[in-house]
Amino acid sequence: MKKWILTLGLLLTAALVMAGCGGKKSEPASSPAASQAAGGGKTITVDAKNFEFDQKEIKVKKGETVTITLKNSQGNHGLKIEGYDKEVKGNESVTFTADQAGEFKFECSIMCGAGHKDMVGTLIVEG
Ligand SMILES: [Cu+2]
Repeated sequence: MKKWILTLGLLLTAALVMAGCGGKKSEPASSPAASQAAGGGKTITVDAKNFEFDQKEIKVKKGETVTITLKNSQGNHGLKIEGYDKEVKGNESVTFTADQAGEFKFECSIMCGAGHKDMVGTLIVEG
C-alpha cells in the first residue's frame, strides 16, 4: 500500500516536472481574470462598462498582496473599496495587503451616469 502511494507520488512529481519545462507556453497576463502573480500576490483585473463591473465578487485571502487593475472597456469608471480606503481609476492599478478579513463593498467612484449606483460589488477577504 505504502509503496503504491510512493509510486503515485513519483509519477505526479515527474508529471509536474514535465509540465514545468515542457512546451506549455505561459498564459498572456490579460487572459485570466484572477491569477497568481509571480511574486506570490494576487492580480485581479476588473473590467468596467456602463453600468457594471464584470466581477461582483473578488475573493482573496487575508495577508495576501492584492493588485487590482481596473479596465474601462466602456465609459469612465473608478473602483473604490470601502473599509480599505483604496481607489483605482480606469486603466490604473492599486496594490495593497489584504490585512483585514471580512466583506468590503466596492463601488464605482466616478459619477458615470444613470447606472452609476448599480456599479457595486464585494471584496471578500477570507481570514
Ligand atoms: Cu460610476
